[in-house]
Amino acid sequence: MGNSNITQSEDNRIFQIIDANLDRAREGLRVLEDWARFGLGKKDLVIRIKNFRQILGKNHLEIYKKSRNHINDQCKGLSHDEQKDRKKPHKIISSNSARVQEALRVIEEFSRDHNIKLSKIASDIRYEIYTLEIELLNFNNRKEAKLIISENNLYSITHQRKNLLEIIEEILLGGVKIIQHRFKEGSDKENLEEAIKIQRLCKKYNSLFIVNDRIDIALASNADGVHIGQDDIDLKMARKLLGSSKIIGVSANNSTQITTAIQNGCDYIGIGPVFQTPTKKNKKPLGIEKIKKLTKDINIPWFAIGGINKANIPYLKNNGINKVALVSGLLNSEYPKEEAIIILKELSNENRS
Ligand code: TZP
Ligand code: MG
Repeated sequence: MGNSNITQSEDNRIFQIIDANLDRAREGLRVLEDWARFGLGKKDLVIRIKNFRQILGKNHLEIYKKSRNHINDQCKGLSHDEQKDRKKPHKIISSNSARVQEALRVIEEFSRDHNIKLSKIASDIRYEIYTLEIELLNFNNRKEAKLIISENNLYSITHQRKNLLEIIEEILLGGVKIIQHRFKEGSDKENLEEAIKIQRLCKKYNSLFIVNDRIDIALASNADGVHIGQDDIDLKMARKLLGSSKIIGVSANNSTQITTAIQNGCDYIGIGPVFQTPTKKNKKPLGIEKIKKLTKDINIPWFAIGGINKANIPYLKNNGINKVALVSGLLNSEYPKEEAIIILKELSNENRS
């Protein structure tokens, strides 16, 4: 306790504020810690948060605890409408991070005069919580995106064409949850504008938006991830540039490429062409037997690609291939929404014979 010049009754009011805010900060930290532990399985984050809780616990002095209820709290139980809206993990993380930051700020201010050590601790932890919040939210985005990739069997790839946004909206209305867009023409400025529009559309339908090749456009349009081929920026560099919040998919067509992609932490793989396809005329099809052999030990989601349409999906399914990526099969369909519904049904277990 420092060289305080405040009277005992003022002390009690201040100690009560510190007591309440130490509790508040530790409660908020516990929420973040449990999400890091059970929601994300991130041991390093759990250790960091636990450490903050313990430091605050050690500095929760008897004198603060004893001041509890010194003044009858007339504001107990007051809530705000915002609280009712706090259902999804990212909202819970944001609001609890804010709760911890606010509580620490109060402690920092009110302890400065009599307990400079605590004031400094509160200030240091508050700054760390700003970074921690971003880290927790980033892991959350990628985790949710990975879940969408693993739970959905139809992946739609689009490229520039007339009425693109209308077609993408039809595909989304049909229930497709993963869209990848490829830019082969146009200026960067035009392509970014288009990417932003597609990103918004995908967001409206709770679907993933993945950008082909272009890490800069993916970041600038706030896409959920990037898809890279063997001739693009390599996976390790892509991860460095994108950070941990985005998913990265890789096209890999032989066992070395597949093993390397998995070892380097890609989130899903595209393998093909399965069949001959006018979309990639120069690529020799791998064929179904080769694909079965290549994929038998893959332990992350993978999508077969190339020449796939509603007619050959039952054949793929009979061969154990359940996840597919289509370009022309959806994009060039006369009725993309209806086509998506039919294909999703074909891919679902409802159609298992
Ligand atoms: N990679 C391997 S085949 C292919 C890509 C991007 C094109 C697939 O297009 P389509 O129209 O679905 O056959
Ligand atoms: Mg590429």
